[in-house]
Amino acid sequence: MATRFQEAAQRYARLNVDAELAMKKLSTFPISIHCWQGDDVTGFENSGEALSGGIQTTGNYPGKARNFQELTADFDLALSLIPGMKRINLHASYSVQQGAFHDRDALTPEDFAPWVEYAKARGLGIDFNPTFFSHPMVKDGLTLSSPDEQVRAFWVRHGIACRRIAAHFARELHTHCLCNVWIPDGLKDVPADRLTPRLLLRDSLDQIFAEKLPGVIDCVESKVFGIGVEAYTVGSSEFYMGYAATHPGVYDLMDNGHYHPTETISDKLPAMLCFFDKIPLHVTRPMRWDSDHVVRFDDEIREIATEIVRNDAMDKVLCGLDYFDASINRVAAWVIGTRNMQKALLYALTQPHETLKKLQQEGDFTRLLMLQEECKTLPFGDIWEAYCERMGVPGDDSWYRQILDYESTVLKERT
Ligand code: RNT
Ligand code: ZN
Repeated sequence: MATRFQEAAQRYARLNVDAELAMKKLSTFPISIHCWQGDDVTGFENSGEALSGGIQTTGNYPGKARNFQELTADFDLALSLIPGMKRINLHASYSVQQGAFHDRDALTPEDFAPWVEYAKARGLGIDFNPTFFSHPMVKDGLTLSSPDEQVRAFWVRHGIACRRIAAHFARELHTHCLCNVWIPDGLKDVPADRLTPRLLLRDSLDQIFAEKLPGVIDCVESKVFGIGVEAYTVGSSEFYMGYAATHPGVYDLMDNGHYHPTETISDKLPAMLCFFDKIPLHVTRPMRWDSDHVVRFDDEIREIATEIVRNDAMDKVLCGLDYFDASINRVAAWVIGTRNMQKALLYALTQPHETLKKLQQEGDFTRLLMLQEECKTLPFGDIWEAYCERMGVPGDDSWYRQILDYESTVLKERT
């Protein structure tokens, strides 16, 4: 008797879609999982600084990780429930320091030695983010665009130190390290000068990126506004797109929570593919603002995945996640969001793109509409379940039992 997977695969084959090939392609596409969902973007510095920079976590679900041991134990459980290839995405505020304290501008690779060990033992690559927020040297909400030369120099040093750490990760782990610069700089109310801060930022970036570092892929992440910086963001989309376009080797990272609420990034990806050989992503779920809800298997995620897949861009897009929900079990949040991104990619990989593209070219828009809609109810779930099982993780909701066990034995002990 044919299995559900075999029947589903036959159904897809009638549309010239090879389900086996789709699964194979997905299994080698890495998703970079962000460490900061595990502890509400707190980090390990114990500086007493609140989360700043216009981003916010809300909720107080028990069991948040308080240190490297707890965060990595939680991460291990999440990794064991997520199929396919994974990387980890760290922030500089997650240094694990042993000796005399190194401030952000003096961080060294040794401050991340336990992370390298952790990644090596699990065959994971590391991506990296300088942390330009939650720190007393953020003055008037400004870092790399600050008119205070001491402040700006401090953050330039931080950027330089982080790129060297990224190069160290790349060397040690034999894979690239995406190093992403996001700064919170902006103003709450209408500016008197929108140009000067951007010229300062351009100069700061030039200083940070001056050193050639093999293995490091540099990128800059734009934004439209944040909490408390509603009127003006120095690192806007046009600013960074222009910067990346004129600085080979520096890429423009697209976070799908960083645009106007009705604006989507799926349409921006093929526009950028005309000009850039790499596009880094932060996949998130904005709810009315950049709320960073856990990624769902929704229309826009599928559309983003579709643009990656049908434009043959799986080796050009560097896919990372960026959300932080403190109101639910944080390990489950990792698993749900990452599996949903993978689901979206598999969904995109099992659509008959060649046929659909041809219908567009021929101008047969009625048939195109018909087929696009019919494809939505193909037996996709059977392919997804089979994929998960082959990758050694549960294909159905049974993975959640492990979260419940962990919650009652480990997380509940944390206060
Ligand atoms: C903020 C940016 C940024 C952060 C992380 C923590 O709006 O999206 O990527 O979320 O660096
Ligand atoms: Zn982001």
